[in-house]
Amino acid sequence: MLHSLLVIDDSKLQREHTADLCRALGVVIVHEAASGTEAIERFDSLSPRPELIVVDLEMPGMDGIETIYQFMRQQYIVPLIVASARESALIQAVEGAARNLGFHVLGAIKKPVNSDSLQAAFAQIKQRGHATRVDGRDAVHSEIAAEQLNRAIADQQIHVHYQPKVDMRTGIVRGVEALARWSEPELGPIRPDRFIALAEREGLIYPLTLAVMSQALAQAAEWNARGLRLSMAINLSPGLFADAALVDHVCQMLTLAGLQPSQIVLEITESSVLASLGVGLGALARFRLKGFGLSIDDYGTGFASMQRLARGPFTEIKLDRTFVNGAHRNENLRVILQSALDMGRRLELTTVAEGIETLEDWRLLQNYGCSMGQGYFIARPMPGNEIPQWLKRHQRTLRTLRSDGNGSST
Ligand code: G
Ligand code: G
Ligand code: MN
Repeated sequence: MLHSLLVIDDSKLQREHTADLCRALGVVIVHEAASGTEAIERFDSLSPRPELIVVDLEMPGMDGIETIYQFMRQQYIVPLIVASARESALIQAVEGAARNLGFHVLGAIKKPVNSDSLQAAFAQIKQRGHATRVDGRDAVHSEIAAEQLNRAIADQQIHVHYQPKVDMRTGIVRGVEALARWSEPELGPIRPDRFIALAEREGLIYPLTLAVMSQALAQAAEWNARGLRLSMAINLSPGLFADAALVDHVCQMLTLAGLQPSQIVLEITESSVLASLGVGLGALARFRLKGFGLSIDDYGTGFASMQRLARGPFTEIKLDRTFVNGAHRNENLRVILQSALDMGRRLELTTVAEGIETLEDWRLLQNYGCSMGQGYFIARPMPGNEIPQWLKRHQRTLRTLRSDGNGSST
């Protein structure tokens, strides 16, 4: 039986109702949180650790969707039940998004929650035996100190992997995205979701980004010299824009590497675009003036309206993988994708679908006219020295990838 769970709901009445039902079903400890923020803040200290989370969707401040994202960012991967009074199509879309983020979603329950629907969801846990699996990496979560990351940057333990971005009509590679990797000698590989957030919190994001950038620029220059011209995408955190010297600094590094700004795409997450429409907008505009490409990363997760984004100096939007992955079998995702692509086209932005994992999703996005694709279906992120070999293999799959290709040989 379930030992411990957490109910997140802003309504005291609803929360206590759900908690009572859970206890009646035999759950020993029911933790309660009145908001996503509270849940995230207290999660580490909850004892015993919740084996399951019941999360409400509509909450003031951080809503249920954002709460789920935050749980992922913190690597709190716990089975979920999504509860909401909203229409079932919306609940299902959230359920799909949470699944894509790696959560085991036991059920999506329409409120008011009743005993039968809870019981049915609990039964899923027993069936799949997922009950107590809290993400294993979580154990080391608190052990990584800022000082460790600081030293890792100085000791050049941060290296970069590259993931291809390809033209969806032809399958031809246009560029790569640089993704930071940290392999800690004792702890092993640490995921960027964790150390990027740590760097952002601890004032280390500037040196970390420079470390990534100098490697990525050197790599691009090396490929250029061999006649392989690939655009290089680099992720920028919002916190970087606080430093007025950022633009000049990046330009200096570019000059040193002998590269043109037009070969570089800076990816900025949608939520940080919103936050930076104030202070960061000047920096973004300067980057654009100098000829850098500017991409809105994770589009669709930050609740930005296209109109607001259109005011920014962007050249590209990247549709978040939670909308892309599995779209061929989810009508709701397809509607979202089509409207985002449609608006992207009207704003004359390059549209990139990230997280394409299957041929079905590749074909779907291709038929929707998405300009570029990225994802495990094409290639996983890999060390720079593996890219030339991979390119050779990739050449041979172009026929299948092409929009008029049907996989058969002619
Ligand atoms: O493979 P992936 O796990 O690499 O990356 C996880 C997240 O970390 C992605 O959202 C990616 O944007 C982010 N990320 C990876 N490298 C960097 C980086 O150098 N800077 C910033 N700000 N984010 C990065
Ligand atoms: O910066 P951004 O969030 O766009 O970073 C891309 C992230 O997505 C990286 O963590 C990368 O490893 C990951 N990624 C790339 N392709 C796929 C994919 O096909 N499926 C999944 N689940 N993740 C992917
Ligand atoms: Mn990115």
